[in-house]
Amino acid sequence: WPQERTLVAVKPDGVQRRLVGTVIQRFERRGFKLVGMKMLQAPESILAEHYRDLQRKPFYPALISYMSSGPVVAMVWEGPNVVHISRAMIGHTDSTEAAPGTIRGDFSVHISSACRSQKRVLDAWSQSYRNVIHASDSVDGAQREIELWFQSSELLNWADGGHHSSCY
Ligand code: YYY
Ligand code: MG
Repeated sequence: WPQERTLVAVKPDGVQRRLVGTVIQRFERRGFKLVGMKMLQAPESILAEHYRDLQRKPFYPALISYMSSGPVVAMVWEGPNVVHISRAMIGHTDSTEAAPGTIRGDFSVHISSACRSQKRVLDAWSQSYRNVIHASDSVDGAQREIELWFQSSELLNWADGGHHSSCY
């Protein structure tokens, strides 16, 4: 496998619910290598670029509001097929569809679409899914997102030193 990296971010609801450690544990347990990590209040400039393909969606303002509602923990994980496997680990975008065993499927059951269909008055924040975590959805997307969220100097190459069985 060529070296592959992906961007994972614990979203504000995940941070507020103390799920950062759980998320890190799952990626470490799978054997992936953490090569960058930081906590930040995401500026709108980053969020707008990060979600540029969704700008015309009705939930976009709520999505930006949600992602701005508290700090996120952004991480870069490295390993064989890490982009594809990370998507499988986080699960379906809509938590009510996410399979048990996935991060979204184990830790969230937010029902924004049901609330919308009931035409209930909701604050803007609750009109986008609160689904705990982000992971890049393609190798090209991952590269774009890593460059958006991290300086190259913030990404560290380190050797396993024989403490990990993988040899990728
Ligand atoms: O990559 P992923 O997060 O699984 O989904 P995207 O289709 O890229 O959407 C990004 C983000 O937007 C999603 O995590 C929640 C929000 N969203 C939403 O609130 N309602 C939708 N119908 C679709 C996406
Ligand atoms: Mg996406």
